Amino acid sequence: RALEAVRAPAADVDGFVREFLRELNFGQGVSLARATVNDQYLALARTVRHYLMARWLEAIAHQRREPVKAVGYLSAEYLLGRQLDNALLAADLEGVVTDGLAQCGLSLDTLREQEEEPGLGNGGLGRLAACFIDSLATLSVPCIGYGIRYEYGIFRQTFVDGRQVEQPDTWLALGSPWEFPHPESSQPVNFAGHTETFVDDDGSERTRWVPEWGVIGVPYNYMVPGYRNGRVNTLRLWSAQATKAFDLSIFNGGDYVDAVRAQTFAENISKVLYPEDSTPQGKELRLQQQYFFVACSLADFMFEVLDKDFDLTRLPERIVFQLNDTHPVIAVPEMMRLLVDVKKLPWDQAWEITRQCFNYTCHTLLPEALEVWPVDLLRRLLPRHYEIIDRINAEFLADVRARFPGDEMMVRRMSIISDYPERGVRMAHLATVASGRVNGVAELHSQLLRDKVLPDFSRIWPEKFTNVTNGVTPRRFLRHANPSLSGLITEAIGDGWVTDLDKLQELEPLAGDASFRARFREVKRANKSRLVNLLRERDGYELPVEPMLDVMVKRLHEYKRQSLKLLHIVTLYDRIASGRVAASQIQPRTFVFGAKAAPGYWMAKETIHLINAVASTVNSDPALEGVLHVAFPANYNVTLAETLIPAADLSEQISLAGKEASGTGNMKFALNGALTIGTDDGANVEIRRLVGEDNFFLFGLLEPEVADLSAQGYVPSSFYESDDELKRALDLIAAGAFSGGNPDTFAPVVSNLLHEDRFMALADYRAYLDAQARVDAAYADQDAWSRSAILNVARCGFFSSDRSMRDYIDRIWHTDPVS
Ligand code: 26W
Repeated sequence: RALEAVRAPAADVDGFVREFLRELNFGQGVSLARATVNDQYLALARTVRHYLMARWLEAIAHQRREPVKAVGYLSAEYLLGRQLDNALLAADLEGVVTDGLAQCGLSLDTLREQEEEPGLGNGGLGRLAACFIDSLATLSVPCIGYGIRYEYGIFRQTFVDGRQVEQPDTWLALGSPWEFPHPESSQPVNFAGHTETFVDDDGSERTRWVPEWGVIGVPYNYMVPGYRNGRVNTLRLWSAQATKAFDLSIFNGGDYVDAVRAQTFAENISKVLYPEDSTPQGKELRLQQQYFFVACSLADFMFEVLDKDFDLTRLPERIVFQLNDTHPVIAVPEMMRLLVDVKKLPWDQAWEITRQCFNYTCHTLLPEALEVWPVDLLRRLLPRHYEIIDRINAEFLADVRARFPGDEMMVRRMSIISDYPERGVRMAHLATVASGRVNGVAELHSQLLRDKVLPDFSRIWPEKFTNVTNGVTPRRFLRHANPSLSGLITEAIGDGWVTDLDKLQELEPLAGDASFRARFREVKRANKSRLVNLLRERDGYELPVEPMLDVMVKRLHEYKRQSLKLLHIVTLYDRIASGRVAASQIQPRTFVFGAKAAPGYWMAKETIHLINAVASTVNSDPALEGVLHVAFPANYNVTLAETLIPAADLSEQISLAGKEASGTGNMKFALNGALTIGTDDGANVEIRRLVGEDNFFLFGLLEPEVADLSAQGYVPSSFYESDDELKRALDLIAAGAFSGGNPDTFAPVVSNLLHEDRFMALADYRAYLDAQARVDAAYADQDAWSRSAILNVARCGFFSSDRSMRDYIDRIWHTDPVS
């Protein structure tokens, strides 16, 4: 026991300094005098880790010792954001570290800037996974997050002449102090080859997979600290390595160079995050990634975390796997393979266990975002899994036929394997058939999931479908990102809100208190000034602090309608430029965009170019100085969000109704006291209901109206013809007003809006401009605006990811916290 005891360094300034210098000298191998900022940062990160280590080791030991049920969160993406401040916050070390570093002549502000954020996700889905594991640790619920350690995360976005140019994200280049590699716990993963039947010792006929090649998955562990509760969970990310056997066969053939090449080939699997976040490209490497991490994760939990001889019929008592969208769904046939082929359980019993172990969350409504793997590809890469899927499907369809005799159309619609346009495996169908529960991520989304995406399934299994509205972690997105507002809140109601966000309700009476409102405005102003400074240093923008700050940050996608936002800005510009409105009559605004486009999404990239073009025209017009400004800082990421969101007055959530599954940025803004201008979409619906319709600017078509308009045949040009300002705005872009007079530059964007406009931006234009006029009028009364903003904060406690996690626990997982 004594030998085992890990003791944390003393949590006082002396204890910290001693440990920090030890890390600098013995860990980094430098003296304080010679240390670079990177040395200092790495030593600091390792020092902070030491304070969390004892709890972590205890949590891991407990997992193996006690028969408690854990959550296995399976996600191809974790958009973690920087780790240092999160760890300092969880361990309550910020004061000690600030003082200790000062004694060494160093500043925490400088060192935290040295950290490259792990951007191992694209957007909402990956960030949600990061919020969820934070909340589970804070709720003391055992959870292992499983995913992929991409060597390159989401690309670094740069602009060249206003166009997006992608650079590799080399987040590991300067060292990665937050990870712990465990090569001794590696897992082999096989691919391709064929299957064969054979007669087993007991005389039964069985199938075995004879794979053609394989790789090794090396786990890297990351701490997931709960907020000041002594709990530290684990995030386990897998990195692909070549197998020795693989190289040896080639080495034996004498071709050294080929052997080394083979190594690179294997290691490609975890090389790079796919940057598409809605249209799957059916790429073989993507399927390899999915199977790779899922195979490693299941084997890790079933044979390493649990004993090798654990009675697997009791597996559902120890684990519940959550499928974060369809990306990890190949886990279903993999578990069947492990149970049937490896552990020799009868098929029916294995299926019973599997069905109890999985649940599926869908994160989209766009049909093109639903993954369908071509049968040829899946069969070549994972022949045994294809056979298993085929049998699952056959048994499922037999059930359907028994319940709905003669309805072959229904059978076709529901089949896991589709025939058209090519033979493909519909991963959402497989997930639904195999899961105990299927959930959407906001009320409206869950309803549309039932009625439109999986209608047949919700008819035969209504009890399978449920909703869990998304949430965001208040630790990172309020307590850490907005220290000024956090301080004000804590002064008013104490600090219990950090782990019990419903407590924010206690702020409600203060919305009526003029002095509190004034302090709230001071906080907002200080946050704006912090942002203005950051954008000056980071991107060279010169922005005024006074104007309303109007922010639209999210992936660039047509359904999210950045182009609608642009039409608003162009209209304001045109009103002044044409002399219809005097600049002095306009409510001054600074517009901020942040958005990455998938590198292959051409229209999205053209839209980025247009945003930059409008920004440079507006920003260089002296008549607009102090009135309209547009900033588009490159490479929007979690770190930038942490400064941007607390500064915002207005949050733009303007997707076409029925397209945004939930949104989580919308929650972060409201929680930080921005008012929302938004459509009746995703979680906007719930935000509006909770904050009150007077404190939310609603506009636009409702989802059923969108469906009607589509059915009638939507003609965007009719809106162009009948709205003079809309016509002028589009004509201005088409005439080259933002492209040095060149009408060709943005012709495709204009033509797309005029003739396609899949997401009905033109139909919602007038309603949007009217709503913006209401925003201007409301903002003119600063006192009333701050009242609304405070009410937004006070009423957004529901959107804590702690609440989301409690909902998953109550409705889906049925796990208990540990003491
Ligand atoms: C390339 C295939 C693909 C398809 C879908 C990649 C990634 C996706 C994701 C499901 C897209 C995504 O991030 N969805 C977002 O999930 C958030 C968390 O639930 C929601 O808040 C967003 O509304 C939803 O767009």
